[in-house]
Amino acid sequence: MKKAIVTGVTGQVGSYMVEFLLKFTNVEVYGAIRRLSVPNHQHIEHLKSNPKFHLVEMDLGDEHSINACIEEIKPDYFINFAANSFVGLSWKMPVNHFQNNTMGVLHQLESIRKHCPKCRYYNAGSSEEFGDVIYSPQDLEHPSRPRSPYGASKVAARQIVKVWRDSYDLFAVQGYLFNHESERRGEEFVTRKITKGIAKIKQAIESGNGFEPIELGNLEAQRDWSHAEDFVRAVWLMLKEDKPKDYLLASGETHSVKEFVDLAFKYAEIKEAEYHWTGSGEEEVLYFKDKPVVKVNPKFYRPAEVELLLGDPSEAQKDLNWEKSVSFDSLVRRMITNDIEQL
Ligand code: G4F
Repeated sequence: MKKAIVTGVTGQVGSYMVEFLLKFTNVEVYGAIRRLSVPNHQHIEHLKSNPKFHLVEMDLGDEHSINACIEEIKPDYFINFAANSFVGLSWKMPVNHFQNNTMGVLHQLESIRKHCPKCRYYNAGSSEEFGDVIYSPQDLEHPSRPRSPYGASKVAARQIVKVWRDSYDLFAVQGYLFNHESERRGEEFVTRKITKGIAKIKQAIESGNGFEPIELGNLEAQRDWSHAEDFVRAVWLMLKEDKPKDYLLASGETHSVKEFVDLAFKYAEIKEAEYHWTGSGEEEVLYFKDKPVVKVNPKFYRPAEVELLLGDPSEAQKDLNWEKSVSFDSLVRRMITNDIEQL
């Protein structure tokens, strides 16, 4: 049986990747996890009894642990979803982002080159690499203009993937992943922060209790949001291509943070709902009757913002025969419904 190492399996997209591989392929999956004092296995708990799934320990910041896993398992596929993925934090911990997101990739590729050069390697790239975009929709030709240490770390990783592919004839690719969300999204990202916050507000309103408004940063930022589960099939298809080639995965639609808020309130179906926005910029507030439910707090602004992302997925659609299955509308509905149910 072929073997795949998948990193980042305790996170959102890594856990969907493992589910996909166990369900649709005959590959033995080694989920690489980083030891934490409090284990965060909630997204993979249901997979642990599967005989084709094993957990191994690997830390992107520890070259020895990367090399030891690859040398022992000698995987046929290596899918790297582990990363420091929160853009907002990357200004506060820039070195850490380069160590994990860039040097971690270099160590993985070096180890693969030495121990299993036929292994097919995928690294998760990002639309943050496009940064302050110069045209829309962004495609594979769009230049790299990152705006954050996170974006720069992914651009640097992309160059490493290319150099190792060209120099050592490795099958190594880095897809461009636009924003991908789900019911498993971390609560520091704007979509989940909104849906979780609205679920709590709904509960408070309907039980007659008080509540604090949700505080957000840039409401005008526009993102190309998809459901994370939609991307994992495309990642697998990239690894099954005849030749290594990078692809861009996106929904092909862009929406503002404010639109996301409006839609999430709509699907929250709060009784006697009656909303109105007032003010603009830092003064912008969304009211439910006379109570603020969303307000702007500049502390969530970024030192340099990516204002607009919109991807052109046509090459992935054509070559990989891939299509998204979850619309923006359903994505928002699923996330808010899940958060209401969880409460
Ligand atoms: O949800 P976000 O933090 O995601 P961001 O920065 O777009 O990055 C995500 O997508 C990338 C792909 O494009 C990935 F590579 C990356 O790993 C991650 O998954 O922020 C989205 C937008 C930003 O413009 C941000 O400024 O929402 C804006 N925003 C407004 N208020 C906020 C908030 N973001 C966060 N996290 N929290 C806020 O309160």
